[in-house]
Amino acid sequence: MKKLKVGVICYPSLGGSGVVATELGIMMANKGHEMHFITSSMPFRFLNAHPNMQFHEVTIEGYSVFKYPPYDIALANRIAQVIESEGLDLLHVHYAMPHAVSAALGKDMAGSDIGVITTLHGTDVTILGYDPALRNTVRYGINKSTIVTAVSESLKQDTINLIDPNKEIRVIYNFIDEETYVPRDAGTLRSDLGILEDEKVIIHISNFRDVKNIPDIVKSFHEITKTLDAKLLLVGEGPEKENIIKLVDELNLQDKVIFTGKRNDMSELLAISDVMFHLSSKEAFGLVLLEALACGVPSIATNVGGIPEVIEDGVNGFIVPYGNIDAAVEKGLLLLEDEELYAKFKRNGFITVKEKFHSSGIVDQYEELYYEVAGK
Ligand code: GMT
Repeated sequence: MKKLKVGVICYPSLGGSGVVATELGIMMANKGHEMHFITSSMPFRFLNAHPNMQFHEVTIEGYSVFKYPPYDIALANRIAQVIESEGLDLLHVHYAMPHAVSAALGKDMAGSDIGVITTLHGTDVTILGYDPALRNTVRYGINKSTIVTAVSESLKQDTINLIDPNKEIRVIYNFIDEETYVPRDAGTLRSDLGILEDEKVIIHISNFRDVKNIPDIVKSFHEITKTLDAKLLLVGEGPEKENIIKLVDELNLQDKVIFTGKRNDMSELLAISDVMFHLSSKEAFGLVLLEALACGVPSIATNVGGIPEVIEDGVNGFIVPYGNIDAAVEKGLLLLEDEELYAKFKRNGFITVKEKFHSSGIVDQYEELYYEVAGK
């Protein structure tokens, strides 16, 4: 089969959608396809020495006449240029807003009829879909795409309910790089972070947005420390950080909660952790839950969005109702105190990663779509 030239549009900074877009790009490049990333900066983990990967930067001058720099238009312009200069066969757009709209515009500017695959990742639908100022634009971007995929059944259903698009939505799950996410020897990391030998470690990893509901994690942890010696690792940065620090102070947990900031050593941090807490109010998939399972860390997570498609209650973790701190504490203690149950969940987690979310199967599904859209 002919190798394809694919334009990839994604948010390049740390975040699940950018990670999935980049890993997929690397795996497609390894299969021989030419992957052209059209983004505002070089994506995290991008391999710029790979012969099949190219980065096309979207730049925008800060003209003083603009109150807001027109990034979406500049992106469309760059997409049009790259379609023409590279002779792209298709575009793969991650996130409907604004990327699917910029892709439609860029294609039109270039007078091109190449196909566009739009992958929905979550808040492009579950938050923006509620906003009357943006809902029509999200629907327009989706309807203008050739093929639309969602990262979970739950997100597919939310999209149908909220956006009512005229496109069929196919579900392709997320995946992880199995070479990065493996149980590791973390060296001295545990003691470097000030964790004592007999302490249990609870970890949460996110971008500290409101939807991640970190206050419930801190409150659950507070209750757990009344029974167990434990530390809470809060990994990441984001808008809610100040509020979380305040709550940690109020509960007098300063010595037990460790804010690590953004880190690149996720699998080492997971290696020193016993359980992940992920109590979000919205979550289309929860890539970190999959990363944790691959590193042998079970989760306590909420019954929202696509989470129950990753965490199977009583099999590789526990699902608790959103907002129910008592349930999170009870299940957390159960898992941390029952060694046999813990070992079973850990084993089951490895099976989930291998059988349901293995990268090779998922990359093949995307490759089939690429050929379908390119008509080759
Ligand atoms: O969760 C976030 O705030 C980041 C966002 C993103 O753009 O990366 O994550 C979304 O996409 C991820 C990759 O598909 C999913 O694993 C996350 O569940 C999804 N976030 C939400 O739905 C809140």
